[in-house]
Amino acid sequence: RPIGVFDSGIGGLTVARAVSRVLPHERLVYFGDTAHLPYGDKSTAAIQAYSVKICDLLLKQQCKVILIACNSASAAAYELVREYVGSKARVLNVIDPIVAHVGQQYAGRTVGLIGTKQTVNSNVYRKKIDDLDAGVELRSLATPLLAPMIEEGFFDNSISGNVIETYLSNPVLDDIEALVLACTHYPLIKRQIAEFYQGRTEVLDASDVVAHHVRQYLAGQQLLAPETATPPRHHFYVSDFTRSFEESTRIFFEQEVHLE
Ligand code: DGN
Repeated sequence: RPIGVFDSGIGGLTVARAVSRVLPHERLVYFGDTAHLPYGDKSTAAIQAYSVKICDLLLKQQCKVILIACNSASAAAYELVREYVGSKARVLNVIDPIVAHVGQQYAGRTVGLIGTKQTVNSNVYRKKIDDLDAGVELRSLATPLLAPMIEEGFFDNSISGNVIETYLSNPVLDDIEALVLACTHYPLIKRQIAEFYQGRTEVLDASDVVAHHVRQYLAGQQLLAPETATPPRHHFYVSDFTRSFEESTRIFFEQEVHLE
């Protein structure tokens, strides 16, 4: 049975890519809700309604696990989706693995986080980190311009450098020891963010942490796919197809994939 992965669009392909790298024998069914993106500015109720519909589709595909690859949807809809899916599949999100990682590595220290308005305003990271009681001080900043900027191909250039510098110079993020990239798109600007900090601050790429968590989870549940000689055939679905989405898959998945 495949792993279902969903996101508001094609940005979640960064997470799918990391999962496929760490778990090369797992078949992925990806769904990008391109008709409704961006989730980052939507209401909680709207994101919950979209997420439940997507789960119906992934359950029809017999997914053993549904990974909510979108930070905004993980913040708004994880609990509801888990209840909705029940025993038909396990549901994972992109927030809990990062929270656990921060709790282990940064107890008693100050950590920054950037993401969409939905992710930051939901306060879900803060609540979960506070629940750990590890003395982590979380400083969050909504950086809504970054995702559309990356989608337009502005990364690794002077314009993206200026926008990144302006956001990261916000005093809210002063004196942080690590910065969590809490949005699907941000692995693409990790290099420029690291350049801004020049080694003073660790930049945590959530997609890697999440992919390792998925592997550990599947192994623990004895749900790992058997190793075969032929690579699995993934499927990539979208709710609205445009050629430009398909072209952008190259950025997020490191190779262009066919969208159905
Ligand atoms: N996928 C969204 C997230 O990780 O929060 C970012 C894209 C968006 O909806 N703006």
